Amino acid sequence: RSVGIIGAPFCKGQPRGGVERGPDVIRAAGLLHKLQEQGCAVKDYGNLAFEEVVDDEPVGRVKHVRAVGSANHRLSEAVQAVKRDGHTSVMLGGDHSLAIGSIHGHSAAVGELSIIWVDAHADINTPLTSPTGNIHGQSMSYVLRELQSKIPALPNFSWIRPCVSAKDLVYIGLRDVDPEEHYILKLLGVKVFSMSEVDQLGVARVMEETCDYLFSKVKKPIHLSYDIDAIDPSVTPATGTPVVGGLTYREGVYITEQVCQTGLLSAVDMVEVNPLRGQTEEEVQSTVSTAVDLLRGCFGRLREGNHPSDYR
Ligand code: DIR
Ligand code: MN
Ligand code: MN
Ligand code: MN
Repeated sequence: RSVGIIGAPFCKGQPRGGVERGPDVIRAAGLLHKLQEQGCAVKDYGNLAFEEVVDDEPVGRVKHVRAVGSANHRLSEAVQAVKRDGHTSVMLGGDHSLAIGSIHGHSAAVGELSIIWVDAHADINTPLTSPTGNIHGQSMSYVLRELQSKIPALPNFSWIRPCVSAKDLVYIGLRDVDPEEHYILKLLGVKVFSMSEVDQLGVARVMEETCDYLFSKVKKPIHLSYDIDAIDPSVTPATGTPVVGGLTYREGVYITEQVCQTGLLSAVDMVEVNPLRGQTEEEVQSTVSTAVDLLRGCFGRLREGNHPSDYR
């Protein structure tokens, strides 16, 4: 397996500083070396440099529109380059607004995708339904074909082409969904495994049903968008919007092992790690090392152990 890492030190999709340090703290925890140790060829494309946007006044209620639009355009081009070089793309965020450019670039390079969105939140508000104006809570709305008539024109967003169909999207881990988001999910018939379904079915059935659902017809490349706040805050507290009652470390890792096993993983986002949100060094450490372990699971690490002949 070959992995191409893109750092996206960007925080303007939400109001809390510190999440732009995600790429560097995840690298500092030894991500590259650990992936190499498990048999991956790793190329680090470094951190993207995003342009300063002055006079980025809110558009309606939506905050930092121009900065988010411009950063995601740059990220989209970077993900396209990584895919053209033949790697599985790993985007280290940064906040979850970056999924817009990551998914767009991935789809521009490889075509139709399956999206597995692991998060406490659905991030499917439109610019008009958003209660906060934060774009990290709206990312999916910009890339879903079914919502295009609901998306107003926004500055620096004109490059975006909707590229995902609602039937190709599965959510896992939801437990903090706004009323308007819930309406959208029901209206579009999106497949959702909230924490209730994780409790009811267990994570193993959830992953079986996720794969059955996504791969019943054609097998499309998988885009795994992993918000670290999907995991319980007792394990990953250093994040901007922690929500109690999340996935255990084991459930979180199991999801990555099963996605890896499909052989279809083509791009991963690891977002919302914010070292400034940890109360102690231990809290930051636990959050960052969990992010690294989730990425290791994506690229073949098995908890039973590995030896070189099963490195894939
Ligand atoms: C809320 C919170 N639904 C919003 N969203 C997120 O701002 O739209 N928090 N993503 O992480
Ligand atoms: Mn999110
Ligand atoms: Mn979230
Ligand atoms: Mn372009």
